[in-house]
Amino acid sequence: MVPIPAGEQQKLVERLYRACGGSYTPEQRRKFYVSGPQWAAAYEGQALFHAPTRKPVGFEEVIRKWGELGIAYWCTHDTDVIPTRALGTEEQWEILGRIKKALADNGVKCSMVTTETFYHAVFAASPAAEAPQIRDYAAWRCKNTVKIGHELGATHAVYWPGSLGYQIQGAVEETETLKWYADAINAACEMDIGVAGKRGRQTLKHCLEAKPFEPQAQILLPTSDAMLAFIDSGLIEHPEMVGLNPEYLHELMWGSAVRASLARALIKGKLWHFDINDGYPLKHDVDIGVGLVNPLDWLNVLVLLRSHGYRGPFNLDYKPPRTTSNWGVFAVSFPTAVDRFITLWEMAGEVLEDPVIREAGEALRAGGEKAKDLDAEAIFEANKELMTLHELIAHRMVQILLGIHKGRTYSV
Ligand code: GCO
Ligand code: MN
Ligand code: MN
Repeated sequence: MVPIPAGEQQKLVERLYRACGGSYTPEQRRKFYVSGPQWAAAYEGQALFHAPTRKPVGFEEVIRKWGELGIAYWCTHDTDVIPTRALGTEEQWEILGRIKKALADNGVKCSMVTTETFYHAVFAASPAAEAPQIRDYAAWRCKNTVKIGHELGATHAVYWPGSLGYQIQGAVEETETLKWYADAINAACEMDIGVAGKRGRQTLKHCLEAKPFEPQAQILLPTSDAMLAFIDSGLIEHPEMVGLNPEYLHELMWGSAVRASLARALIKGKLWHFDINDGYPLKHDVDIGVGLVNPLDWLNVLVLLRSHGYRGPFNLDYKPPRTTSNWGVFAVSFPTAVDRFITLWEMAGEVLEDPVIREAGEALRAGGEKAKDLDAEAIFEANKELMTLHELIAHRMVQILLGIHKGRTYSV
């Protein structure tokens, strides 16, 4: 093995990346409603048990890179771009001016803004803490984010409550905490109605994001289903303004069939925004790049979304893991993630058009010939051979995923 000198390493990675093939052009990527979060690109690789591995990256650079790569939309937390002490001040508006210029200069749009209510120590007891002043502050933060969103031209606002839960039971009274959390969302919606009215814009789509574990040991709204119930609980004053931002991995983490979680949101008309990434069931939030762990499951998810005409953003909420190269984040991590998403989206289209899958699906829906009514044995006999098609369809999807349907020979 010949050691690779530090100065040669990017060239090697670049060459191997090219050799992978299958990448799209920035123009092709721009055809998709893909957004790239500031926080994902700027994530420095740190965690509870390890230090950052990369240098900080500001919004100018992230937005410029999105423009170059053809990631057409950018999104951010308030404090990813505005220091906490500057929120609501002149400095905030000066920073927003710089962001607008960076977006315009690079042909990128802001799709979504989100309030950080989990990182700062003020939220140690959650944005719905017992202390009234903390709750007032959380509501003010959410309202301020609405103003930021309108200023940047966003269409969506996301809320991940983060620390809404507890490490230890006893002190927190769940029903009043949920009511207090709803107060912050209600304040944001009220502010939105006012600001949107004044600016002649549509109100934002306010999207709740659930996560089953982390950072609290127990979470009050752990799943998208819990969020749906919360929207309909009577605590939310404008339920029509509030929907979901499910995250693929967050649903997988608790053991859901992600496709089924999304289907429940679709039925309610609440699938408005979707964080795309990957990871493992019953593990922590590793936020791996879309399709790197569960490509078949992803293909299934996209078949569902394509067939239901989902038109919302696909937000690349993933954190390039322990990559030690700031260069690699933009040269390999993000372009490969977008391109896997596009390929899987295209494959989902292929699945929907596939003659084998189509005929099999139609046969299943047609069922067998009519048997004697209310006779379980006869109905079973009339239908029993069709059941094999369930497995045949799954087999065909794997063939499409692996390209086997186009013919592939090994040693036989
Ligand atoms: C996570 C979350 C966050 C949220 C973001 C939006 O992985 O823990 O997805 O990244 O999406 O905070 O508010
Ligand atoms: Mn997310
Ligand atoms: Mn996550």
